[in-house]
Amino acid sequence: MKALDGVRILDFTHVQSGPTCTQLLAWFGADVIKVERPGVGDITRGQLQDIPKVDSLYFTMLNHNKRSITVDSKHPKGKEVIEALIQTCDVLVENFAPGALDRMGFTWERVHALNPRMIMASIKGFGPGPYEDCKVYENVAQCAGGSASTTGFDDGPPLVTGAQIGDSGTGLHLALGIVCALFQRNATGLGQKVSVAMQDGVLNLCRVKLRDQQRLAHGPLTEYPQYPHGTFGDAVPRAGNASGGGQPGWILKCKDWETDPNAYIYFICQAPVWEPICDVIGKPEWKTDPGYAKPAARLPKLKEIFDTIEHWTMTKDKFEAMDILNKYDIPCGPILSMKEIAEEQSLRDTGTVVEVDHPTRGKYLSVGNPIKMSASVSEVKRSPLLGEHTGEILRDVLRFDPARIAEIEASGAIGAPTRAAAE
Ligand code: CAO
Repeated sequence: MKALDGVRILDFTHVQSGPTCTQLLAWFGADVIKVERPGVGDITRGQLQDIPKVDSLYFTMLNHNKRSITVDSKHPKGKEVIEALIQTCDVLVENFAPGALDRMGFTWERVHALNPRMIMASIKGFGPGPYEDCKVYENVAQCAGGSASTTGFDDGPPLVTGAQIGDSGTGLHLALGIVCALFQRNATGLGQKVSVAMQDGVLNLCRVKLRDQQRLAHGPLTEYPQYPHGTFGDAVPRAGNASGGGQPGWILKCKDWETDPNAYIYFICQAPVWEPICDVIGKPEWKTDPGYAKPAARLPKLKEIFDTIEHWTMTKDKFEAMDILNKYDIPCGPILSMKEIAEEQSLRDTGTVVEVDHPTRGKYLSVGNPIKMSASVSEVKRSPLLGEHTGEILRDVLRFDPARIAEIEASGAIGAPTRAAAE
């Protein structure tokens, strides 16, 4: 049994943010029916293709465990199919540009009238306000949500991060909203609208920076690399690799850093393990020196302290350094490349990295469900081919009889009309 067995999702999502959400729900057992435009499908099927005419990894890695039906939702017969799906499904999830679903005729009022129990979940770039009509992609959200202005080094431009906090982060937020709405529906019997704006999702993940914005009014941010020699303006500056929390940290070079771009370790000078740190790096005198012994005394000297620690880390490779530091409970982490992550056996063992077989692509690696549940174990099943399940959904989910299916097929609403019907 799976946690969301019995929940049926009408998945109108595309690209990354929405598909992340519905993939998660599918991993928890929901029956996710992905609606795609006949002959076209989710645009990512054809984007960043590594093998010609084969669904891209972009698509396959975001659409596991789903079924695909092709329907032209602007065609009158296609609308009939969508309406029937709305009446059978529990949740409609979409991340179209603002207004697109309304233009198809599926406003919240219409959806609610067709199925009062339906939860209608949407991702947009922005909430109500000056930018509400804008189309938005990942990096736009990172910029508008406060991430880019606070990422990077003080003397460089704003930076986006490789973690897809705008798309996948917002999909995660939406999934939680949907599950909460399903829970509330148990009590009320009614669906509701669930909306997440990507700007809001990113800001939620950047809340420590809004914390720092307010701290700035009371003096310099002493854990930031700008302290004590640099200057602070009126907005939170970029903090390089400084830790976002109360324990100073930095990324330090390890052995072979000259040739290996990932020969680095994240090192945290956690106060309770200051003494072992001093011993490990060969500075036992810092344990009692009043200039170093207490966290407050160390703050103005963090650069010098991390430079000294780096002299030690540069003599070890990142895994050797990890082994030594972990013996003393000194918090640290190797900078792992995607190659190392792909090869890491422990991630395979937990199902976080999985090998999936696909009929046209063959075997590929994907990221499995990072949320582990003891009584709802996720299996990763390959993504559907375009329209692979159109027939079975019309027949088994909507229970349309053969004559009705033939009529819809002939109309062209679910794909190219069959030759016989067209003639
Ligand atoms: N049948 C018929 N028409 C369909 C259809 C179907 N099955 N599926 C989609 N369409 C139509 C839509 O109705 C829309 O038509 P109109 O503009 O005429 O109403 C059209 O396809 C394109 O939809 P779109 O505007 O959403 O797509 P886009 O590629 O131009 O924009 C994106 C993409 C992501 C910028 C936009 O959807 C968006 O801003 N979404 C919200 C924010 C979001 O999720 N962004 C993250 C994307 S992941 O990086």
